[in-house]
Order: sequence, then structure tokens, then C-alpha cells
Amino acid sequence: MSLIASDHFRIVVGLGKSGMSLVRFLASRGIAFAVADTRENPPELATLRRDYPLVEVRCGELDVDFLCRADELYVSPGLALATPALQQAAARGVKLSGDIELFARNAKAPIVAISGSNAKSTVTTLVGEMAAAAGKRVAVGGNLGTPALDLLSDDVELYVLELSSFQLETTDQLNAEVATVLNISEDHMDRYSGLPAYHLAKHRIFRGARQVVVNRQDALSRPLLTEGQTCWTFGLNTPDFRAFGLREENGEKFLAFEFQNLMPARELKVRGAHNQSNALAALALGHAVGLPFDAMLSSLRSFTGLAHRCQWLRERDGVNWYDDSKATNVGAALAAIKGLGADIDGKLVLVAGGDGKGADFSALRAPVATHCRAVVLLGRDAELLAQALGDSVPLIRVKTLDEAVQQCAVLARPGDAVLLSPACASLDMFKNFEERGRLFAQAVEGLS
Ligand code: UMA
Ligand code: ADP
Repeated sequence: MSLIASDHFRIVVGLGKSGMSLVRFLASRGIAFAVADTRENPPELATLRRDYPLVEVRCGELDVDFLCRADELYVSPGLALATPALQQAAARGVKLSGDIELFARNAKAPIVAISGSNAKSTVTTLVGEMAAAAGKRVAVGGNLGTPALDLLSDDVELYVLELSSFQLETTDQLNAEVATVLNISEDHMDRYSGLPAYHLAKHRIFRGARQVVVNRQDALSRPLLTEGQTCWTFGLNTPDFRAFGLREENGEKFLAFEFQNLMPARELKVRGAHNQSNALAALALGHAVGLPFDAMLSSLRSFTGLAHRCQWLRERDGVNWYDDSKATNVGAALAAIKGLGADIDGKLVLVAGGDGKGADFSALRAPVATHCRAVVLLGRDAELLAQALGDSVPLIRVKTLDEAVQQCAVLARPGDAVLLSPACASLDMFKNFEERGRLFAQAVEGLS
């Protein structure tokens, strides 16, 4: 039975975090809906049954006739739109949509929309902190933290959303005040036919945007501009008009806007060139929505980075240990290997492997050869990584993270750093990247 009778009927497909936010939203607006999930026991089933006992739920294989009772399906970002039952429903005239589309239709305050293959969470968090420091009533979430629909409130003055390509696939018109694709490198190749399809999904973020922020050093981040859209850029080179970048004066590097130096880059607490790029991106987004520089710069000075992103854990016998468990793709691992590798006196002992999501690992070979003393491999795609790395460095295969940590402790020499930066998702061995990072940190802590 649907909750409330109406002319329109919706089905929420997927009962995880975003599905449950859809349920709350639809119920609060009195819109009739049901729920489907391919899993026999989806994560939010008990909550749904407790809070909305009248809502019809179908678990297990998707039933096309059931889906076709709806005029619109809100599909979880975790389900591929290519799923045959969804495609069959679409062919019979049912619209495939998602939580972000619904959010965009209902948000009254400006939206800062952030996507990209890497650095989304870091930049989203930074812009959120900058807005709060500027005294704005800001709501931050999306792919990160709170699902977007749970953020909706008449009180909010600014929304800052991290958006994944999966969420954007079901979003027709976001109408953001400012949107960015921070960078593009291969990810989720198990869900896309190739880089062009992934790129196309990400670029849906620009639909209806009034301003855009472009990475000058990544051509794939640049949208086809329509008339009237203001374009700001960021990059690690010297900025010009409407641009943020780095300017060097008397041997000192400054974060800069146009011809104005804003602050010395060394005042950032987060390390590596990739984090300077992230700071510049956040400044550009904040500036586009009118945040003052003093508030933005004070946020940058105090930001120590997010957990599991090149996070320093401890020093032991002259070796520093880092958790970069969030490096779930090749681009992220490359940034960490090059960034940290260039920053230390010794070499890196890298821990990598997991679920490679169909990625091509060959780009790792040269930087690993330059920066790594050895690579410790684990997880489902360890052998694919081994093939890509070849004989560029010694490779050690292990079965568990504990074993990996033991091996690293033997391999690393004073001045070296041990870096967990897997270039792979964690789901073959762990609940998520947080669990992988936590267990790594525990094992490192446990070393005598
Ligand atoms: N699933 C099924 N059948 C279903 C529905 C889901 O088997 O009918 C499985 C799929 O394997 C899917 C997984 O369950 O991948 C999770 O789906 P879900 O609907 O339970 O997911 P949510 O809890 O709603 O989480 C989703 C996002 N998950 C994905 O995109 C896979 C979360 O991003 C997001 O925080 C949340 O909505 C709130 O907006 C997570 C993520 O890993 C953090 N994102 C990817 C990434 O960052 O790389 C894109
Ligand atoms: P996302 O939300 O896009 O996954 P995060 O901010 O969580 O982004 O960072 C994910 C990973 O990407 C981390 O491992 C981090 O070290 C790496 N990373 C951070 N900034 C960049 C960047 N500008 N370019 C490439 N990789 C980056």
C-alpha cells in the first residue's frame, strides 16, 4: 500500500542512506511512494518498517511491472542505470531520477556543487568551513556525510554539495550557483564503458550553473560554456584575470588571486602540491559565492586535513607512517606517491591493492619506480597491480593488513615513509575505506 493516495506515484529504488532520505522527504510532502531494493535485507529496512510501517517495500530481484506503477523512479547512486529492470521500466515511459534532482527542484538557497575524481571531500569540507567562518548558515553534504535531501531547510543560506558521477547521472538540471569538476582521471570503470562516459556523467553538474570553476591544469575539467556563465579558474601556475594560482616572490610561494598575493603557501597545514591545488579550488568556489578572503584564509590556515587522506599516523625508528586509505583510484594514489615522495629524504614503502574497479594501473609504474623502495600488495587485484608494476621495484604479496604492516616495518629504513595508498576500493576485504584505514592505523600503533 502506498502511504497517501495522489495522482503521482514514485518508487524509491535502493534503501540505503540516500533511499532513506528520499523516504523521509516524500513522506513529509505527502507524496505517494513505495520502495524497492535488490537486496533481501537492505540496510535501512528496519528503520523504514519502524518509522513508516504503511509503506510497501519489495526486496529481492526488481519486478518491472511493479516499477512501472510509478511515473518516476528515484534510483540509488549505488545501482547502475544500465540495470536491465530499470532500462525496461524507462522503455515503458517511467522517468529515472534521483535524490539530487529532487533536491535541486526544492532548494531555495544557492548551491555550490563539487565533483571530480579526487579531492571532492577535501574541497567540499574546506568550502563549508570557509562559509561557516564567514558567518553563513551553511549545510554541507551529498556524497559526503549527510544525504542532500536531509539538508533541505528554509534556514539554510548556502548549500555545499559533494556529488559523485553516479548521483549526477540521475540529475537533469542542478542549477547550481557555482559548479566545478575538480579533476578527471579514471575511476569506476566497472560502471562506465570508458573515460568519455564517465566524463559525460560528471559534466552534468554544469547544467544550469550560473558560474563555473575550472582547473587550468586539467582540460577535462573544462565545460562547454554557455553565454552568461562566469568562469573562474584555479591551478598551480601563476594566475591572471578571474584566476587563482601560485605566485613566487623572493623565493616564497603565495596563494594568489589575479595580481594579489593572499597568503604564503607554507602556512597551509596540509602537505603536498595537490593540497595547494585544493586550497585554490576552495578559494575560487568561495569567492564565486561572495565569501570574504579574511574568513576563507583563516579557514585554510587551520585546516589539518580529513582522516584517511595522507593522514600522518606516527614516527617509529625514523620512519613516518601515513594512512591514505581514501586513495581508491589510481589518480589519488599518484598524487600521494608523487606529493609525499618528493617531500621526504628517503623512499616510500607503499601498501596497495584491493578492488581495482577495472582500472588501468600502468600509470603507477614510473612514479613507483622513482619514489618507492618496495610495494606490499594485497587484495583481489594484487596480481593486476603486480603485472603493471613489473620489475620496477621489489613486490611483496601479503594476505592481511597486519601482515602488510609487519613487512613494511622490516623493509623501511630511517628517513623513509610507509604509505597505505591502495589505488583500489576496499570492498573486497573491508566494509569501507574508513575501516581499512582504521585497521591499518591499529596495526601501526600495535608495532612495538
Ligand atoms: N545495492 C544493491 N541493490 C540496491 C541498492 C544498492 O545491491 O537495490 C548495493 C550496491 O552495491 C550499492 C550499495 O548497495 O553500491 C550501496 O547502495 P545504497 O543505496 O545502500 O547506498 P547509500 O547508502 O544510499 O549511499 C549512497 C552513496 N553510495 C554510492 O554511491 C555507492 C554514498 O556514497 C553516499 O554517501 C550516500 O548515498 C548519501 O548520498 C558513498 C560512495 O562510496 C560514500 N560513493 C562513491 C565514491 O565516493 O566513490 C561514488
Ligand atoms: P574524494 O572525495 O574525491 O574521494 P578526497 O578529498 O576524499 O576526495 O581525497 C581522496 C584521495 O585523493 C585522497 O587519497 C587524497 O590523498 C587524494 N587527493 C587529494 N587531493 C587531490 C588532488 N588535487 N588530486 C589528486 N588526488 C588528490
